[in-house]
Amino acid sequence: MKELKRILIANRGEIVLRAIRTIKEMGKEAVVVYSTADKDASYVKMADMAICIGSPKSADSYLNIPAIISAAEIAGADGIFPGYGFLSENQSFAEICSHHDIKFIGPRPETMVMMSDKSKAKDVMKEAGIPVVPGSEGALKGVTDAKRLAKEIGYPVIIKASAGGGGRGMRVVEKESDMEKLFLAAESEALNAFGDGTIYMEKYIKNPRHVEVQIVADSFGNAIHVGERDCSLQRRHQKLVEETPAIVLSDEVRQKMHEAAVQATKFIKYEGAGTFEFLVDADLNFYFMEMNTRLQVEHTVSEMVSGIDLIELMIQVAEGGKVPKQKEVKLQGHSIECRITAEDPKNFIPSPGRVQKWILPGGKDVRVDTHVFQDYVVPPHYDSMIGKLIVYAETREKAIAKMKRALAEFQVSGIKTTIDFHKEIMENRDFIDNNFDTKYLESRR
Ligand code: MV4
Repeated sequence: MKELKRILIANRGEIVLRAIRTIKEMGKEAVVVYSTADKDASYVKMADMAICIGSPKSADSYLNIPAIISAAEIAGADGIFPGYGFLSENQSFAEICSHHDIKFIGPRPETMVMMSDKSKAKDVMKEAGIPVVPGSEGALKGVTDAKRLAKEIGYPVIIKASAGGGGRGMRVVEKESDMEKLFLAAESEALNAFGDGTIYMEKYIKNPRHVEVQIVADSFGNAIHVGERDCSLQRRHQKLVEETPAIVLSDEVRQKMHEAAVQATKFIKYEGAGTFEFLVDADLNFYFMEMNTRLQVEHTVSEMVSGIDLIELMIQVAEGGKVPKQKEVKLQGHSIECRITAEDPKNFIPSPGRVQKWILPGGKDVRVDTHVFQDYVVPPHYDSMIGKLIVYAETREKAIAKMKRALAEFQVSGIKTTIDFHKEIMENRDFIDNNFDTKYLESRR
């Protein structure tokens, strides 16, 4: 296929800077697009070309497909890197890119469609021989169907929106007398949020761990995994801390999970980078939950233990290149990421505004991915993540020690951040002992 020379980054924030770095290192040109709220972002000056695509509201700018395609045409971009969020999993955007002869750096639109329907995705994975959480075959037909199936599976069950993900339109149902109310609530929430009220059911796994496997595949049918990540530490379905390896797994289960992810990748003839999300129960049984067809925020920890630049590999694969052999992927050491958000560390209420002091940690194996600088104004219109602090060390214990040291160096004033929250976590006995699950923070706050 063909080499990409000029890549437009259809996103905002830290991932733009992250992508520019790789694009420049590859000897290519980087084009950024920005809303008027982001006109002072550092990467606007750093990029080879920058085009304003609209007003602060995402619908007018970062989700505005005609504006982004026009920008790509004007800039003469031959590829688009979508990042995460916004249009990264929008199948029609990917299709429109190809109609304009612009390479969408991501999977084929058909794969995105297939995986965006969570209940369909489960059916496909079952077919691929991957363990899935026991539950409904496809969608539920209504309350009566839900009650019948729940009796069969056994309470508690969880009902989820097929179009969902990330927890919206999701309800745990403890007993039959709660089903009608909760089913209707999930249905209307899903209809509201996604314009699709389709609901499916699963057996409810108590105190699960969330472990996901990073995969990358090329257009020749080759697929590799780049290890797994434990993302169990979440609050209201927002990940806070991610790490690799997931020390909850035994080597045997870990290998099985990696193999399952690669097998599934090949089964659906996936192209590009993606993630298989698994739930892991107390007995270390793992079940496929969802596939993310984009690069994820926490890809950085996988880069730290593998030495692979995942955006570089995504671009190479999009150009028609091949993924390395699995045995060439060496996973070594331990990496932890803390997501830094402009939020009050006590209640997670957003805290946009001008950053006064901004002193970053440094030193060996400390990485900060951020677009923020002193005097930068965090706009109120978008996600509150302002950066990621990532460390690497030989062992988990050393990585925690390094993270504590790095967090202590990280000094911010003018806005509230979650740095203090992360300091607490790194001192927390249950975190240190790896004795927590996905419900942990919900039960604590
Ligand atoms: C579950 C579950 C227990 N059993 N499914 C939350 C996000 C969404 N993607 C799926 N989620 C869950 N699905 C079954 N069958 C528990 C959760 C869950 C969760 C999962 C991963 C990480 C954090 C979580 C927090 C609450 C609930």
